[in-house]
Amino acid sequence: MDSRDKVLDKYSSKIYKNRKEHVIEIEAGEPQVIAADTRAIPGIMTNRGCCYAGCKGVVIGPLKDVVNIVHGPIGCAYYTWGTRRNKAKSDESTKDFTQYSFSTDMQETDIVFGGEKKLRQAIKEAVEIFNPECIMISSTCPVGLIGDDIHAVAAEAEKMYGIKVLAFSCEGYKGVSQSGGHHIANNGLMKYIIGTGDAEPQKYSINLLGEYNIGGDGWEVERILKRIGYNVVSVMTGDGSYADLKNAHTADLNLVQCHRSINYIAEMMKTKYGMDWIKVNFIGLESIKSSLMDIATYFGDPALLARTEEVIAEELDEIEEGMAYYKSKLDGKKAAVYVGGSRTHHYINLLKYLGVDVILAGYEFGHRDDYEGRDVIPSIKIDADSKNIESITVTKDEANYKTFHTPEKIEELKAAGVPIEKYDGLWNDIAEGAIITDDFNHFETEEFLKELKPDIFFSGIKDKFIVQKSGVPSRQLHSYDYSGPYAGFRGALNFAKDITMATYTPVWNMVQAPWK
Ligand code: ICS
Repeated sequence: MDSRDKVLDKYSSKIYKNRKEHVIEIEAGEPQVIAADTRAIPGIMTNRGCCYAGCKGVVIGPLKDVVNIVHGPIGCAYYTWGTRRNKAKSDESTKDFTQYSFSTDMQETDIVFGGEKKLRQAIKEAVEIFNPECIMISSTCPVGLIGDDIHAVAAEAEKMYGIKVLAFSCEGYKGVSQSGGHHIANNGLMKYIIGTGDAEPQKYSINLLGEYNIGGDGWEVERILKRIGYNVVSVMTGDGSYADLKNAHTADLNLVQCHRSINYIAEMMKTKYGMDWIKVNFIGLESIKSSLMDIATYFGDPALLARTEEVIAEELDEIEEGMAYYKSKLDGKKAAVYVGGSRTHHYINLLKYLGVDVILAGYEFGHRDDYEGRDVIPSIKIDADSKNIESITVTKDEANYKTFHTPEKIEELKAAGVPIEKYDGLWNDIAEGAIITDDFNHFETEEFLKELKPDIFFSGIKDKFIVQKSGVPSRQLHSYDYSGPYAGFRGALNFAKDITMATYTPVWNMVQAPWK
């Protein structure tokens, strides 16, 4: 029996029937289908988060000049306070509220008698103390259950204080994972913020979508883009701001780092403003190089292409020696990579470059397109859970609609390999023989660990310590533990150094795995 069958064999027949569609071994030949974005099985310890985590924690939380009020019991606000390490700093024109945790701190009496009064009071206090230009309210589970009308409260506050106030009905139980929350957040930003600014368009302007500045990743990417000569209008949403987001429609091109969390905005901006989007990956040297070349090819200016090549050469020169050293230390090692809905894919090429094979991988909440590529989107079944998340339709904004290239030129660029509206998913880079588990859980983590014995395990806080107690080093690929950036050229060097240190620490030889 192979490892996949051995692990699945331990389930009862009912659970087996469900999980066998989510756990597959990569084989050569026909593209493989995986079940994804479906409900986790009750009673199984899934690694997933909730809808509120995806909306507040992931997408709107990083907007630094926004006061994000969590309407709910204090635990929800506390848990999304600082743990994701989405860094931000204020500059002369933009305030930074990300160090604060704002919550209505609902009590049992509020659940019984309603919490709208408390929410109004929280908004009043926030305006008086912090004077923000924008407030966003996020619902947690009990708010949806008791029916507080946060949208009415938001509309009333907007009038009363003359600032932007947005409400998000992102109750934790909505959808099947945090992915639903991404979608809800995307809808709100698109409907009420993007396109409301009046900045003048500038040359070679881009938005960076799906980059959340974890451990300073976004700063590193921005540094490189600015060196080449791009004007970064907005970053969605790491170290991003309401102020910048308003003018996102003035850019020429959207760069999509995390496809899962923000492809909705990229698509809607294409329809509404005519803006093309391309898939990029700023993790791993080969990926960065091809992404930078794709962007320059899109703009098509020979000077920009030459400058891109020059910057790539200089940046590589700076890290080459270090990378070669770490590669010599890591060559031949095996890794497991379990992250949310993007990073599992994003790190494969960087690991490959360092000689590390990914033998076990998965997403918590990726959809089939994040595994199999966007071509499968038309064949994805819409079920009751996905219908529960609103999908909005946008129309052409006649005043702000502009296209950078003619349709013929776009076809030409696509044929030349520029990934315009294209994402091939994890399948494009994962090696044959790797085991993939969608919506991975505690039981499978432990079982596959025993079966496949990777040298390093990339995951998150929920399983880090189980893994380490079994004698396998673990690095968090969500928060980067206390390190980073890992994006960009310099980030690659940080990553290589961290995993070399992790794997060579002598302590792993002294740990006795509980099952031994
Ligand atoms: Fe995208 Mo943790 Fe991103 Fe991805 Fe998303 Fe989350 Fe984090 Fe993870 C995220 S937005 S918080 S790249 S920054 S919800 S690491 S899908 S699970 S892999």
